Amino acid sequence: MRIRRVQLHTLALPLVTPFTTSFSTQTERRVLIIELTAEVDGALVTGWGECGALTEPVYSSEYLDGVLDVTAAHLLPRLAAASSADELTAESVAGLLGKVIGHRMAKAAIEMAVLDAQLRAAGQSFKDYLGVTLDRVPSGVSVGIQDSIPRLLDVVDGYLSKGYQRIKLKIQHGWDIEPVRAVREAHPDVPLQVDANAAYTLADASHLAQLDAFDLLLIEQPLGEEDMRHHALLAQQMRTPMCLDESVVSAASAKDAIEWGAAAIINIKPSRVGGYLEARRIHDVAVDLGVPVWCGGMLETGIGRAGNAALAGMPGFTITGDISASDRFYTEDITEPFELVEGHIMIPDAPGVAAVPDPVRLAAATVASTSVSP
Ligand code: NPG
Repeated sequence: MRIRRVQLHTLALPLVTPFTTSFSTQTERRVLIIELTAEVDGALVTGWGECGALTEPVYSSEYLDGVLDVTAAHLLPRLAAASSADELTAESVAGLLGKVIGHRMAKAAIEMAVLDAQLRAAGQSFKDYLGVTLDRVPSGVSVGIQDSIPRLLDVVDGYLSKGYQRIKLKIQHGWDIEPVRAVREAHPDVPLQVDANAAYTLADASHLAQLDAFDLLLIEQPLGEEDMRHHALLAQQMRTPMCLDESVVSAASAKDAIEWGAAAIINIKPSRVGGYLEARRIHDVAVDLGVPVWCGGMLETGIGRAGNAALAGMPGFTITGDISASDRFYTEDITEPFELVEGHIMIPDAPGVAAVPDPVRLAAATVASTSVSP
């Protein structure tokens, strides 16, 4: 394909309720959406990409303004030669951007937009492209840190009554053993897991081992992003299976994490790992090594949620993911909302990766737009 135009839209979407993790409290999602217009076999087609980066570098080193800068100044220009030669494909994007170190969320958004355009031009759904045969995936929900345990129990009850099939509790120092105990006592059989977003150190091992009493599916990223060795040591001191999120940034690091005993389960977020194609490679590595994976979420709009739902239909995704309904975070999504049906989210089967945004809702949510020439 040849890229004709790229627009970088910054959206501001209010959250239905504040979302508190060990790294921040968010009341609004500011998100970069890429609109890429390309020419494929003489016809114009639009591809959409969504970037996971937050406004601050508190989940990972990437952040929205940095993504905007690196995208316009360093990433898109590297696609120019392949684009003018009409040789650009989604499968070539990672290689063309390979000299730029890191910036995986920025790269993922570009690759997603190119892949979306490519599949739309071919009339192929992402689900078909991945070879997924399921029509729907079970839906889990991530529950932020609350002000009190009674409030937490109410929030969890609310989600369970909507049909969510798995609960993930955010934990941090001072909000870990007792809240988890309370939820487990109230719901002895609910699939339950915890996520610390790197809030602890190995010195907390015996404290964290108290979580072993609650029959958790997994503990996610208790230690720092670069503490792979400490995760392996902590895993030896707990029975709860160790799951990595932040530390796994590629198929190579997924293989290391598994082989070193740092991860028994992997959370795959396409944005964190540089895109859906690397996400698929992580899935394949994990399946080869007998490790289950699940699809994480980054408060995606319908654009990213559509792609995640298809990815989560791959066979290695045996643990319920953070793919909840649009109304978990947004009163009004920019696409047709994803709804919970019997605790599941439908996998889209229309051509492309993304769900297409409604132009009126997209415009209403947009706080800045820039046009970049490739
Ligand atoms: O369902 O989209 C969702 C949110 C799931 O908890 C969730 N995401 O640490 O996994 C996480 C957290 C997150 C959100 C991380 C936004 C980074 C950005």
